[in-house]
Amino acid sequence: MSKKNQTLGEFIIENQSSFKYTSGELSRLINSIRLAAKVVNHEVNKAGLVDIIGAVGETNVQGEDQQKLDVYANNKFIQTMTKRNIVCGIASEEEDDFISINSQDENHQNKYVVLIDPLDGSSNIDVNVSVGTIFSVFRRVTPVGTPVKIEDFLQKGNQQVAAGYVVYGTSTMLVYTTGDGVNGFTLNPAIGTFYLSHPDMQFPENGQIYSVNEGNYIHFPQGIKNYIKYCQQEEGDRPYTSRYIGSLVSDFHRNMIKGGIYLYPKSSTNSEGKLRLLYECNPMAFLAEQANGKASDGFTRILDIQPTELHQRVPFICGSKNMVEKAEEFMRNA
Ligand code: P6P
Repeated sequence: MSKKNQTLGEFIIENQSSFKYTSGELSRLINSIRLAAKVVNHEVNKAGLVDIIGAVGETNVQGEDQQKLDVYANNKFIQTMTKRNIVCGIASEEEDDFISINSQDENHQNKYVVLIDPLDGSSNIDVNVSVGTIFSVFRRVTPVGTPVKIEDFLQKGNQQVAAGYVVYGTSTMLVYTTGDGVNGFTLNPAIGTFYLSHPDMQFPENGQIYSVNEGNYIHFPQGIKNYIKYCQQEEGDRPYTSRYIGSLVSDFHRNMIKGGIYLYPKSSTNSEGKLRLLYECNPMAFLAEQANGKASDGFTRILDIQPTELHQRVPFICGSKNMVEKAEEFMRNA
C-alpha cells in the first residue's frame, strides 16, 4: 500500500517488484523522466523572464510554430533517456520520424520504446497558462539488439507498459501508471524532490464538468452537438459547467480529480480530430482506464485502435465513465 509523502524514488523501489517485468529498466526509465521533468520545469517556470518564449521560426511536423520551450523540452527528454542507455527508440511530436538509439551497438539489450509529446499545450506558454509533457512506454516487438522498426511504435494502446504526464501548473506534478493504478507526485521545488501527494487517483464515475472547444460547435458531428446541448439542459444535475483550458493535460488532470469529460471530436475542419493517437490519446486513455475512467473515439475504445502511422490523429472523448458512455450514446443515436 502506497504511503502519502513517500518520495517518487522510494515509491518506485517499493513497487518495482509488483511490476511483471521487474528488470529495473522501467524503474530507471521513470527516473530519467523524473530528471527531465525537473529540468524542463525549471525552464517553464522562468520562461517569462528570459528570451526563451517565441517561435524558433521553424514549424514542426504538425505545421505548428515551434516555440523555443517546445524544442528545449524535446531535446531534454531525448537527451536524458538516451544518455542513460535505457530505451532503444523514441518517437516525439517534435520529430518527423522515430529515433533509433544504440543501433550501432549490437550488444545493447534495451527493450523499451518511448513516445512523447514533450510540451503539450505549448501555445499557452507565452500567456502563462499551464502546459504538460505526455509519455507512453511499450516493450519493443522486434528482436532486442537490432535497430528498432516502425512496428515497435505502431502498437495498440492496450500493449502499453507505462504512461503518464507532467503538468507544469500552480505546482508541478508527475502522474503515471505501470498498469497497477494511477499515482500523482508533487514536486517540492525547494529540494527538487517529487512526493506522493495523490495516491490511487480515480475518476469519479459521474461529473459536472465538460471540456470542449465550443468555438468549433458548428463543425462538430450531430451526435456531439446533441451531447453538448444535453450538458447545457436544465435537468437533474445539469446544466454542467464548461471548463476548457486549451491544454489537454490540465483539463484531464482537473477532470480526474473533480469528475468530468474532455472531448476533441472530429469536425468538418479536422476530419480525424486534432489529437495524436500515439503520444496523446493512448497514454491518456491508459491513465483514464487505470483510474476507473473511459476513453474512446466516440465508438471504439482508444486502446484497441490499431495505429497505422506515427502522427495519426483520432477523435478523443475521455473522462468519467458514465459521462463518456452518455456521449457515446448520443454518437450512436445521431
Ligand atoms: P484547440 C494543445 O495544442 C492541444 O493538443 C491540447 O493540449 C488541447 O486540449 C488542444 O490541443 C487545444 O486545441 O483547437 O481547442 O486550441
